[in-house]
Amino acid sequence: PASLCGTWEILSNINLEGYMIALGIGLSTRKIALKLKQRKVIEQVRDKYVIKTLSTFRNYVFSFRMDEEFDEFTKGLDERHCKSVVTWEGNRMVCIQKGEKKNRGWAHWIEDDKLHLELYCEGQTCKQVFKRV
Ligand code: RET
Repeated sequence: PASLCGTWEILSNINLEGYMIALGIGLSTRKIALKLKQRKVIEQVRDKYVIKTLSTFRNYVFSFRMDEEFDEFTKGLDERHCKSVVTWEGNRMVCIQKGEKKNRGWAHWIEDDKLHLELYCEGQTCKQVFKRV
């Protein structure tokens, strides 16, 4: 599959609000988050990935190895601990985030040279599309 690595700039962001409410993120943070121009930086060294979600307000950075469960702390987001695991499902990089929130995870894939990201939690799905910078 096409590499997800590189620097990406957000083009569209559908239902971030519903996703943030599902995570229990407070109103003031939600208001700021909705206005942000997010960037995504995805780096890979051998089997180790780093994914950075960058904005002028706050960054969220995490790293993992494919197929290996890791402890994720969603610092600056909903501040929860998850047991997370990332795998390839065909051309999709998918993550399951086990923790207090049910049915939580995300999937990344490339389509038409764009990076697609679906974030979901407890029945709410946020859909984001990024273009290469
Ligand atoms: C920002 C700003 C502070 C408030 C919120 C944010 C949302 C971050 C999200 C990050 C998801 C990252 C994932 C990457 C996977 O590749 C922009 C940090 C709520 C939703 C899952």
